[in-house]
Amino acid sequence: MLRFLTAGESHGAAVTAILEGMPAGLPLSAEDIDCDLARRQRGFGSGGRMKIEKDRVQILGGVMQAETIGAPICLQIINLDHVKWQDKAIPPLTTPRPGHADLTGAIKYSYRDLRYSLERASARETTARVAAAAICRKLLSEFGITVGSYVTEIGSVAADVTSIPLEERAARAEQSDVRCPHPAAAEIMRTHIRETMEAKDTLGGVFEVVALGVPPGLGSYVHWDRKIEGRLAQALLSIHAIKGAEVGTAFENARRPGTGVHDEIFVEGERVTRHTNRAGGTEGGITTGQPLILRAAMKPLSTTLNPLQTVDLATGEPAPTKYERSDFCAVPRAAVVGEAMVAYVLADELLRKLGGDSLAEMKPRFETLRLATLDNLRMDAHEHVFWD
Ligand code: EPS
Repeated sequence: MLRFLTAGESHGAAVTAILEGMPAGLPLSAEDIDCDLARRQRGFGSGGRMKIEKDRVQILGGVMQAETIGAPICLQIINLDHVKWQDKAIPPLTTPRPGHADLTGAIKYSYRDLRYSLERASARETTARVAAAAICRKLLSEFGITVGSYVTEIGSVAADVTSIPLEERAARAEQSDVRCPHPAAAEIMRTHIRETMEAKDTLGGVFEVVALGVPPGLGSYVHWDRKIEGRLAQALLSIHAIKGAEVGTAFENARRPGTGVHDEIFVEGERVTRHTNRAGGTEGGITTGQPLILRAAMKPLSTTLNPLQTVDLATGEPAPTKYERSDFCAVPRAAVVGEAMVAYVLADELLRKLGGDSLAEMKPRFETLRLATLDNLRMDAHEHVFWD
C-alpha cells in the first residue's frame, strides 16, 4: 500500500525520499517532519558531522495547501557538509573497515574506490527515512496510534526500566541525551560513552520501540511475508548497524516453559483482556491490540579511532584501517530511526486493513474495526461439517 524509496549520498548535494501511497487529506507541514529530523540528530556520542548539519525538509511534491493530495510525496534534505566536498579532489579509500559495507560493496559493485560504498552505505540515509516516516507517523496519529522509543543498553551498561510505566518511558527518554528513561543508568551510560571516546573506540547497544493504540488485526498469518513480526523485524534490521531484533521478551520466553510465557486470556466486563504482554503485542503474525514492544541490537560502529587490521587493496599489503570523522555511539539516534521504520510498517498495515484513497474514507472504517469484546467474538455453539 505504502512504499518509499530514498536516494542520495552522505556528502552529496542532498538526501531525498519519495513516499507513495499516502492517502489524500492528511494535514502536513514541513514542521511536522522537521521535529523528527531534529530528534534524529540529538544524542550524546555523535561526531563532528552533527554540528554541521541542521536537517530541514523541503516538500517538493504531493502536498498542496498543507494537505496531502494522494500523489507521491517528494522530500529533500540538503547536506550542508556538501559544499566542503564539492570540486575537491579526494584521495581514494583503499583500506576496507571490518564491519562496514566498504568491502562487500566493492566486491558486489566492482568499485575501484571504497568511497562509493561509504557514501551510500552511510547512516546519513536514515535522514530520508525519518522524513518519510514522519508522514506515516502523522497518519497514525489521526487514529490515536503513537510510536516512541528508549535506550535500554549502551555497551555493557544496562538500564532496568521495568519499574517505569510503559506509557511513560518514551516521554521520559525524550529528556535524556542518551534517550534512556532511567536517570541513574543514563548517567552511567554517558560516562561509558565518554570513556570509550577517550579510548578511541565505539559502542553499540539496545533500544526498544513501543507503539501504543495499535488496533488488533494488523498483519496476517496466512502468508509468510505478511506476518507482522516478520515485517517489523525486517524493517528494524534494515537500519544501519542493527544486527538483532526481538518481539516482546522473545529470547527470555525461549528459556521458559509455555505456561510461564503465554499471556493468559481473561474477561473484564465485555472486554477480552490480558494481564501480561510477553508476546509484545502480536500473536500469530497479527497485532493483539496490546502495546507493540520491539527491541533492536546495534553493533558498535565500525569506524574506530584505534585502527583494526585490514588489507590495503591498492598494494595488497596488510594495513591498519584509516580513521575518518565518524560517530562514537549512535544508539540514541538509531532509536529514532527504529521508531520511523515501525511507524512506516504500521501505517502500511493500517492502510491495507482500512483501504481508501483519502483520510475521510479511512476514518469511518477505523470505527468499524472489530475489537476484542465478547460482543464481537460470539462463537457458534453447534457443530459444522467442514469437509465432505
Ligand atoms: C556515517 C559517518 C558520519 C555520520 C553519518 C554516518 O558522517 P561523516 O563521515 O560525514 O562524519 O555522521 O551520519 C550522518 C551524517 C547522519 O546524518 O546521521 C557513516 O559512516 O555511516
